[in-house]
Amino acid sequence: MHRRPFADRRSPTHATRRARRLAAGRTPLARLALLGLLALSACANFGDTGGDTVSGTTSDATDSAEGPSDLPGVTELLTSPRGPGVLRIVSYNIEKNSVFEAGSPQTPRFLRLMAAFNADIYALQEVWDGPDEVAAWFDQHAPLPGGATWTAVDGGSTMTVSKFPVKHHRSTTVPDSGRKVSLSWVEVPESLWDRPLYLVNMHLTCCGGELNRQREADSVVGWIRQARAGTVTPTLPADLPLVMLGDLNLVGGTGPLDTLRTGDIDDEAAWGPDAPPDGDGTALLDVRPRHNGDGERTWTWRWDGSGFNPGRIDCVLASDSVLEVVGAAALNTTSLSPTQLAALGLDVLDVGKSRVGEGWVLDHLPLVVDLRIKAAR
Ligand SMILES: [Ca+2]
Ligand SMILES: [Ca+2]
Repeated sequence: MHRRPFADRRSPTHATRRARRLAAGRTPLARLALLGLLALSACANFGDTGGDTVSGTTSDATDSAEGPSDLPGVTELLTSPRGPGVLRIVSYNIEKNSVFEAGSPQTPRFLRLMAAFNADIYALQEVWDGPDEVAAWFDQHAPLPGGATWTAVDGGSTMTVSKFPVKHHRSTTVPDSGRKVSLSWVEVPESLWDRPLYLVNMHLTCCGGELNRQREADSVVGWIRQARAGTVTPTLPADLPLVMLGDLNLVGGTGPLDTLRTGDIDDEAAWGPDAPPDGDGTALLDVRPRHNGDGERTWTWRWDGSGFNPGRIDCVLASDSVLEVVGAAALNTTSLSPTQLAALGLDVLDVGKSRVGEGWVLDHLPLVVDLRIKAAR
């Protein structure tokens, strides 16, 4: 979700080292802001207290019966040793480039989230900084062992940051929908998977732009259809894992999500025939991460007073012909117990967003998903 028009975004900012010290709470002003957040936490109530969504403008209808339901809670998921062959992806709309901005109270929160997730790939949205800057930021704050470096690739406000090299990347579909998207071929090491991953990181148009969102979803399905068929580069073999994720901004209906999952293109005159995106000619699995892995709720965005109800507007879709979901969660620190928070090294408001002078909101929750290649049958 982003409530300002695209053209109204601020220019990319360039956080300095001093700004990062500020953000880490090492100045009186920063400490004061953190104290204010702690006071807020006493009255904040963004846990599992209400229904998933209420009627109106939300994406309630996206809550189909799909998605694995017997996954571990997020504390177990993130504190247990990861099994062999498990690749971890996080999708997170960080809200207005907050993490990377000078003096942002979001920076220490994001660093704690990163430490808890220890993901292989971070698919971020609402990032204004460039890929070189973001990769350098990750190298500074979360250095990889053995002198390895993070790879960052962008598309509009999406930024995919990977421990593994990206062999092919582009930020437009063919034809171009007018909205950038990160289309990345990730070289997963053989020690983890026996094949690469194709990752589609999306931030569909916000708010009243339902027609735009549908066009953008149509264009992604059209791109995957061509890539599966080998008429564009790269060709995606049928057994190549595909994951589509991101902030779909589903406040006007579930059409774009349905299109991405099933391959049912709405405007076939413009984007070509329907084509299920999974390599076996079927739909993708809608993972539907639950709150903290084993909770009842699935909403991913909440901003009380915004005019939109809470809803499941961030999604993860996976090619379940070749991929198995072994863990998935929408992390909601506000409904974790103090014991769980301590085990994860997180604070209760770490998924909240606070920008200096703009008050406190929840905004998007981060989604984490653990995937492995299905055993051959
Ligand atoms: Ca169709
Ligand atoms: Ca499938």
